[in-house]
Amino acid sequence: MNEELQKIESIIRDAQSIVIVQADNPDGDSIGSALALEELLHQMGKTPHLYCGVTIPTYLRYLKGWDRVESQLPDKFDASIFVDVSTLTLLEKINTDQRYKKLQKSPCIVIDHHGEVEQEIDFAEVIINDATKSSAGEVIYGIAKALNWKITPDAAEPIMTAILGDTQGLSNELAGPDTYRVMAELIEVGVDRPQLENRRREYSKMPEIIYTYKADLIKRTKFFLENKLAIVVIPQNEIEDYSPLYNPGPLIQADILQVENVAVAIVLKRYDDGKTTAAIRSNAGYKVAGELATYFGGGGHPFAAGFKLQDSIPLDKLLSDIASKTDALLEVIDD
Ligand SMILES: [Mn+2]
Repeated sequence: MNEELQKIESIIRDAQSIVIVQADNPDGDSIGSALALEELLHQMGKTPHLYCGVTIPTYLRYLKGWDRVESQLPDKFDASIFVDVSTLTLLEKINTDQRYKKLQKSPCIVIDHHGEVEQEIDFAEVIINDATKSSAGEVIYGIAKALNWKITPDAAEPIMTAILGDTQGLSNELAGPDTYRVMAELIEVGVDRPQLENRRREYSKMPEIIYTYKADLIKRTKFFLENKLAIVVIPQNEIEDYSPLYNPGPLIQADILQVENVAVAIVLKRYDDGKTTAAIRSNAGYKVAGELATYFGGGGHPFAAGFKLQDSIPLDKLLSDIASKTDALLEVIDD
């Protein structure tokens, strides 16, 4: 057994109460990983707690146990496990928690798959950050096998959710041969994938008013750069009216990316106080999302990223800045 695995084993052995931490951008992988670990620790007779600084989005609530995730660190814990994150940049909320100092002094394990990051979690005793794996869920599966933890159906289902989340249903380049092998083993353990998929779809359903609103967003989509760039602007009153029912980004962005010639799709939310947030998605072959976001002070992955502007900037100016930067980045790819 390698040194990291030994450390994980001993930290868990010596702790009774363990808090599992997700970053400020929970997704299928982070919550699936957290719920799987919760079950695995439970099986060992431990007392796991789930923490995430932000509310779990509705589209993830088909997972049993999402409502056990707390937005504050528990009173008592002996160790922590961070899942699907290894940068402090995505952990702003926990900074303000009064028990964060204690957490920093307690044994800490990091389980991730993002590879090299800035601002690593410097107080962690063990960091497993395996970029050859599809998801943190797949990393956890490997650790569980290596340490002979029993993978129950209740652990297997969230691991499958984690894998399917990050691989977009095994459709992107993150899904390698090992990922398919793990999927097969999870089905052997007893996960009912069709049933899991049905539950997911049920929770992704939209009210009729959102369906109609989607038509507005489609009509308002602005195209730039011979349709290589598409932007939808959402003002504050619509954020207030519709966001609680359905997040406008996922509502429209995948469809925009299916329009001929579109390489980059952006949803801009404009607030009355001048603040702007941007969700950027780009199509396969156009890995510019991360760089574009970084240019505007944000960050993210090559195909999914975002930024936030505090200062108010006229919309026309912002749109033309985005268009010219996108043009420059796409130019480099064309060469
Ligand atoms: Mn992930």
